[in-house]
Amino acid sequence: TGFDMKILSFQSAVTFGHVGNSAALFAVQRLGLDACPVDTVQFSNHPGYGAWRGGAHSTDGLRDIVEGLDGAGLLQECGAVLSGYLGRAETGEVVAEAVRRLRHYRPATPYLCDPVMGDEGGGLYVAEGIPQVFAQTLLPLADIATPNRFELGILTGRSVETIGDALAASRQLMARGTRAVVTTSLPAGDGMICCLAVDVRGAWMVRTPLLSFNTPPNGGGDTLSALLLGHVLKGRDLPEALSKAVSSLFGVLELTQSTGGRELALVAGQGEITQPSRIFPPMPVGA
Ligand code: PXL
Repeated sequence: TGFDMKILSFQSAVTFGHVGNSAALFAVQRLGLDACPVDTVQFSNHPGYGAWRGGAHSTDGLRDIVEGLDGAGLLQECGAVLSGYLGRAETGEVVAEAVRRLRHYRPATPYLCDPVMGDEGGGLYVAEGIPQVFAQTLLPLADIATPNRFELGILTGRSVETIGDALAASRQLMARGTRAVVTTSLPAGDGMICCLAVDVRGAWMVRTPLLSFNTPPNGGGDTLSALLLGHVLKGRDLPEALSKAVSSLFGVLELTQSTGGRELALVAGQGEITQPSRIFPPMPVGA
């Protein structure tokens, strides 16, 4: 695979279904990479079901796990960091400490930060302090950020409707240290939706048909960011990695739609992770 270290992955875990680490772990493993999950919360199921139990893990407990890995000499086997749903704002500090420790061992350690906070449909669904910890602490450390357009709007204080808005807002995040920004869920007209990737080299978009669901599955963003990091670690450049990740997620979503479940059809659709049925290519976006 070209990358033989593990991905340290700070995300939620659910007993039932596929969001957070309960989606990302399988997705990267199916690509042939391994991950070390640090679960930020343990919920019975994602809160979209209306009823759920469980809660956030304590920050001290999470810090202890990272220290445990380091003390056993295992933290150094992690060559990349992925973070998503934090559960509480102080957990952001634990993620930042882990990134700094790994960069002490290996300065170029890649970090993908998915600033999970909400979406256009459901609004903001995270605790107070979380937007600040993403904006001030985590995103400045990130090689890649993967906000949806709602999250990019919150982070930059502007409304993000068009590709042009997303380009400008991405550059605003990059001015604060983030190396590359991938924005998801941008409306692209004609029943299409697109993702926009921006780095110092340029900007590219990947467009797919917009699928409609009675109850849209959660975890699509978590799956996309995990696959994107996986492809980058396997040596693809940003536009190629995005094309592959989007194509795989589209295949899984299309199967989810045809089987009518409300959880991502990640296991039944695992073939889409390695061999997407349809490839959506990256297209350069002018200045
Ligand atoms: O998909 C993001 C996500 C991750 N983890 C948990 C969630 C959500 C979104 O609803 O509830 C626990």
